[in-house]
Amino acid sequence: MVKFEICGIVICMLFYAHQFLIVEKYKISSWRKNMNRKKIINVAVIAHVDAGKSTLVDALLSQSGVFKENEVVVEQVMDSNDLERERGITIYSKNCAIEHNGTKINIVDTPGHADFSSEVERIMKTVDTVILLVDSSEGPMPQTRVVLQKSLERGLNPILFVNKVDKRDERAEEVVNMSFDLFAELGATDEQLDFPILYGVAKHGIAMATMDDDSTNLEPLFDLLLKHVDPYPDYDNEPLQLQISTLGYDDYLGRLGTGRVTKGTITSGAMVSVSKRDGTILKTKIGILYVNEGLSRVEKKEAYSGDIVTFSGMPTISIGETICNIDSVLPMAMIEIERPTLSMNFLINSSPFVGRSGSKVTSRQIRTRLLKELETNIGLEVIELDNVEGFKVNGRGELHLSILLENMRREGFEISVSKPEVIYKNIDGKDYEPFEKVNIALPDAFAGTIISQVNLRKGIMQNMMSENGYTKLEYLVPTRGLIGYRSEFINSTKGQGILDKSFDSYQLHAGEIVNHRNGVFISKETGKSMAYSLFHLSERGKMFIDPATDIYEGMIVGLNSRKNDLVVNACKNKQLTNVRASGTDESVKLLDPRRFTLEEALEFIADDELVEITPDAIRLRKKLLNEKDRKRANKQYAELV
Ligand SMILES: Nc1nc2c(ncn2[C@@H]2O[C@H](COP(=O)(O)OP(=O)(O)OP(=O)(O)O)[C@@H](O)[C@H]2O)c(=O)[nH]1
Ligand SMILES: [Mg+2]
Repeated sequence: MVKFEICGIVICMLFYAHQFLIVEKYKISSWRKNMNRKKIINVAVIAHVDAGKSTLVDALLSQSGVFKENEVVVEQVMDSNDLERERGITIYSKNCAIEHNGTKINIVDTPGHADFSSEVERIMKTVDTVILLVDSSEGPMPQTRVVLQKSLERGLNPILFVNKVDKRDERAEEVVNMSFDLFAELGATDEQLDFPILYGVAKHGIAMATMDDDSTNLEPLFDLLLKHVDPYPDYDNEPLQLQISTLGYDDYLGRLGTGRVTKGTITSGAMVSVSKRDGTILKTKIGILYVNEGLSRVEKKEAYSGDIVTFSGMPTISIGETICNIDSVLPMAMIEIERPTLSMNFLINSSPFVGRSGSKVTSRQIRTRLLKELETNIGLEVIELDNVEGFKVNGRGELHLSILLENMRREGFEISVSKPEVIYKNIDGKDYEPFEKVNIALPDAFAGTIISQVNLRKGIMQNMMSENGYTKLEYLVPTRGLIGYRSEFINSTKGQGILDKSFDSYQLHAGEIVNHRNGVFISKETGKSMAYSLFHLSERGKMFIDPATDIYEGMIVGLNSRKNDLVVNACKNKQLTNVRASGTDESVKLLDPRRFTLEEALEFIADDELVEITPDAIRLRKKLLNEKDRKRANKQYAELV
């Protein structure tokens, strides 16, 4: 009997000990988790092009001790891509993370160019606040308006950072008032209108609460961030919800998805359900999981609600899709992908110089490359053309498409590209076309000329102001009318005007816009250009080539000062005679030719012309290289019309 009692007591003790261990184990694991689970806030830096976003992110990184002592850090370290460094602009948004007083701050550096607005909009879905940078002398610009509007619509409470207050012409207080007016105009709530303001010099890593603050670092910005934004709530125990906001690609891992863990926790290698764009549910597995620490991506076993993560393992993952627990599928509202507005034909290079510098020239190679681009480039569309070897590529703007071309060119591709065309929409039997909001600032003396030029391009004036000898104009202009206008604008304002544009809306077709470009000089011969003939031709126009340049029949070598195209011989040399006429030989002094960047070339060409893009050259050419073929085609066209 006693034996039984002792046994019972021992069993009870063992049971309680077991229970105690389970509870303690749970306590330890949640304590461990809490140790791992830092307070997190997510911030995006948004602004117009060149306001200093990447410079500010640089400074935030360096002042949070991310860089090692003595580490040589390049300027705008976030602009890590070759093209970005070369152009000094951000093309791809990038994430980094810093830590301040025990809080992890995920920062997203966004691109400022209008072609990437939809990417910035998607990023807004993953952040808790935005730092809106405005230049202390320029004030709010068209793209400031676009990105601010999107952040207000998302219900975020922005922080205004008036940057570049070291500029001589700063007018920070006025810029704050202008920004306030913009907030109000865009329908900000009372809380949003009560935005905190900082003044700063991102270049020197300084943020100030007032203009006469003697701060020498970004401490006021760090403090404000922690005060202004509540850390992301702990939703770790809820079912997983993670919406994909950005796609990436890694040569080894394949497609990568990035997004914020809205709820729950995500574990590498775990089985999950993906709510796809087409409404289906895909059961699949998370591959490798990364979070940002400083500038690097660090592999993690698990990540918690609030953090921004990147993961591999899903080759078909796409923007807007939600990753959920395997058995509780809770899709988030799908993200609309903005439709492309501009289209170009990417054709195989059919010039006589094909293959001279590039190694990838076939349509199969171009197709494979474009398909790879579709993996990550949102808003890009590729359609195979019927009658010619090539593809119609639709994108969100000239920069969006020209960056793709520039990247392909560096990879060894040769391509011919047609003039960019806007993409029309047909609604209820009526044609609609894209319009851009255009802001122009220029000395008063040029205002008359520019107003008449923009009017001819069917621009609709929205606002006009003149102050201190400068005129500011605001227009709505059909995108079609602006293609090719920039160089004319620069010439007409003698380089003293600023023209800024960003996509506004689709509006009813504005009617015919007459092309104002002059005719071109077309080479009659294939050979080497001669200084002697270029000199004589330059009396009748502006040349595009240097002497001793390889040219071919049908290539465009200059701009005629008249409206008509002219077939010219640029390879002709001076007749040599045996008799030397001392003193009568004219010394040939040539003006510098006009050199085109890729975008300038694309803007310049007419419907019957192409830009030939190779790794070492950008050439302009007629689609039909032979003069007789062109004449025949023109005749057929005239008969048709
Ligand atoms: N004077 C002055 N220049 C600055 C300041 N901050 C940045 N800049 C300069 O402004 C230029 C643009 O800076 P970025 O940081 O590349 O601008 P961004 O906003 O990232 O530009 P995008 O990514 O192309 O939209 C660079 O030449 C910077 O050196 C500042 O506080 N004062
Ligand atoms: Mg940048």
